[in-house]
Amino acid sequence: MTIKTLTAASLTALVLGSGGAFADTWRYAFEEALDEVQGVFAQKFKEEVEANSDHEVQLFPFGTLGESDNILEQTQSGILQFVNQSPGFTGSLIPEAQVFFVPYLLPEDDQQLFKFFRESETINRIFPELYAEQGLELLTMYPEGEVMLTTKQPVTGPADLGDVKVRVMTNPLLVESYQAFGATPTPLPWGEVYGGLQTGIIDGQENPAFFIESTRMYEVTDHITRLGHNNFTTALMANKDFFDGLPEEDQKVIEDATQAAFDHIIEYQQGLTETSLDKIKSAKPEMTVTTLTEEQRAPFRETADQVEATFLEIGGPRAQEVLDQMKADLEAAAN
Ligand code: 6CS
Repeated sequence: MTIKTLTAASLTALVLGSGGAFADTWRYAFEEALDEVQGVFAQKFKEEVEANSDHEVQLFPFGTLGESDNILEQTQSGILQFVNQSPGFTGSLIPEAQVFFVPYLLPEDDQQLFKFFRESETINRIFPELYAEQGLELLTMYPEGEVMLTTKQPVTGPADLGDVKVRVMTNPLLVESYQAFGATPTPLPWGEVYGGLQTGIIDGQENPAFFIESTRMYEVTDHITRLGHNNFTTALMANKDFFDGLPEEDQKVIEDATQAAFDHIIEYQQGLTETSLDKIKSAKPEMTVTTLTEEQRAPFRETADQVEATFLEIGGPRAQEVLDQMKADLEAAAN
């Protein structure tokens, strides 16, 4: 075989082997470490893409490319192809995404919650349109676990939050929600939280148990309070021009990999909250974990209407539609 025919043969193989597209490296950034929930999701996505195409997925965990806002911007500009960013940070860009911070809106029951994420019209139809306006292809949204409050002083009701500076993600409705809870919300990017708790710039923060454990939030706070007010939602997106420019078979590889990663992460989270709380208790036995009673939760729950009303004011032009559809989706998931 001559060099000429070899080249032609290998080119043909390359073209046929990759279904008409060249093998590419796709860059994917997320807001957590490789062994945290977003990292486990990302690894499954990478494994599926690489098993079903000639493409490679290069993963960039938290800290390698900047804060959450930076990786989103890098994806919008096409430097990255994929980004996992939570609505906690997307709220100022896509005001409707703040709906995830109306307290006590998402169900506490895991089966209902998972059904909602799988079947929700809001997530599968409305949000993709809203993300598309920002140059983003919304691939999926998924839950990361019950959000818990960690503080330096015990909390059993709004009165205990008087002058407590609670760090929240940079989301205006989340700020509003903690104000309604009686606290002093302090929006900060993630990278400033541990140091902020050490130096006393903030007195508390909220996150799922796995994250409180893996990021050692228990070292700089003493009490965990389960208000039952929310579950942490996050989202995987692609740069829209990149996604739209792909051949159909590559788009399908991405959609299938997203579905496989979604199923995997739901499975992975079975029992994760309790295991994480156990690890925290072993690492720091004096850490308290308090699940508020329904009676103790009542004053927090009562803020929901007020926060919902604020969402309708600041949640963008489609706020009402999003809230109505979300409630219909949640009702469907409950049956
Ligand atoms: O609180 C935060 O900012 C972070 N929490 C989680 C669970 N994931 C990433 C995010 O940056």
